[in-house]
Amino acid sequence: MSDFISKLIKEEFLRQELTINLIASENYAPQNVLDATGSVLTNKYAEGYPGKRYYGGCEIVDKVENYAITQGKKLFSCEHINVQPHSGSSANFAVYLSVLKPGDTILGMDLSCGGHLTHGHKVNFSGKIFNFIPYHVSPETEQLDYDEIEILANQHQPKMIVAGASAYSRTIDFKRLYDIAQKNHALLFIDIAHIAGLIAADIHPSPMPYADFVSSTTHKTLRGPRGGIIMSKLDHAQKLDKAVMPGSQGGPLMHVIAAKAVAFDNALTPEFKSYQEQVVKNSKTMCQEFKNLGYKIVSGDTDNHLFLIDLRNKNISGKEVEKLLEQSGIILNSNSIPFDPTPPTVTSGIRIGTPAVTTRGFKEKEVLQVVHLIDEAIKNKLDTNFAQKLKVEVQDLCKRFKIY
Ligand code: DSN
Repeated sequence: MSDFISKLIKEEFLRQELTINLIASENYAPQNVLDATGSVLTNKYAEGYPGKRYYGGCEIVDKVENYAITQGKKLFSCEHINVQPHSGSSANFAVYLSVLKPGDTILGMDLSCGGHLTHGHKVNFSGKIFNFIPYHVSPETEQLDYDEIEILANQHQPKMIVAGASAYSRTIDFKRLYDIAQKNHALLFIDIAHIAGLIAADIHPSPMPYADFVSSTTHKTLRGPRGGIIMSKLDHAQKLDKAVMPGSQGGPLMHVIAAKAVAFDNALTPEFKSYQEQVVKNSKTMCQEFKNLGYKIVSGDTDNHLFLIDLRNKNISGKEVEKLLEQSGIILNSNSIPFDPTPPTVTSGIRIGTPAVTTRGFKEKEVLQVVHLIDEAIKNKLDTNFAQKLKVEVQDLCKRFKIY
């Protein structure tokens, strides 16, 4: 390996070991996932699907992909799964491509309310190709406004309703969405990228009985390699597979597909269920302690692995808190809050997630300590030496809970 890159990988390894990661979409892949991702399977071209490839020499990668399919179906109790999408965005693109035409109407959650770029934002392919109608959270409860979704569905008669979020802390009512979709003859597409691990462990209800399509990434709560997957009803299987390859991708990343299979195996263990339970316990514990300290939580609570803090009563922006905490080694992201009066480069909020710290072994005691470190940093934002003092405490904590 080039000395330069090797040095940077070591530096990144140390950065990860010595900082507290509260980015809700990140995690630490276990060694068996890293091993599969770094394997010789990276060398193999295998365009097509098992048994129907456009290259010779695919007998072993066929077994790899078939195994990933079997384990993925077992994990999510789905009728069909495609394990080839390179990412969550590629997965979502393929879903739209499989059954929709440019210009078709889709209902999607507004990004500023917690949705995702690929759910219809105007700068994204989704918003450019399709006629997205955004739905929102209720300004009062800051929870999904299912009544609004129903009204919009009646009014616009969409071909599809897409739901799922990247910054939403409450349980999503898939049955209600299904009923709305059914009444309006719309397809239902649920993006579970954030909550896939919780669903796999039966901690969040599964959309599988209701949705036509379910997409996910594999590297967030699911703790696998970076990548995407799509589950669907059997009726849509053929169109979906065509939309992935040749519709939108070429050769699959066989090393990543192998790592997805390893991650599915990991997720089928009792330890994984306990891990997900602790993820949610840690999230609820942090959320309650922030409330005790006078912080305002968007929607008032959390049911899952993350929550958002509305910082307006603390007179500091999300971006300022992100930068302030980074100096001490606490890593999180600034995040818009619903109907945020500030631009996305500033934001009035932060997003806090517990999947990564839980993987390294933090339990209630440690996450409570983290809440107080954050609160102290915010209270002492004008003291330029404070960040360095805090950094010592952060590193002490990290050294007691090694990642690898
Ligand atoms: N970028 C991811 C997140 O942070 O939630 C969504 O894809």
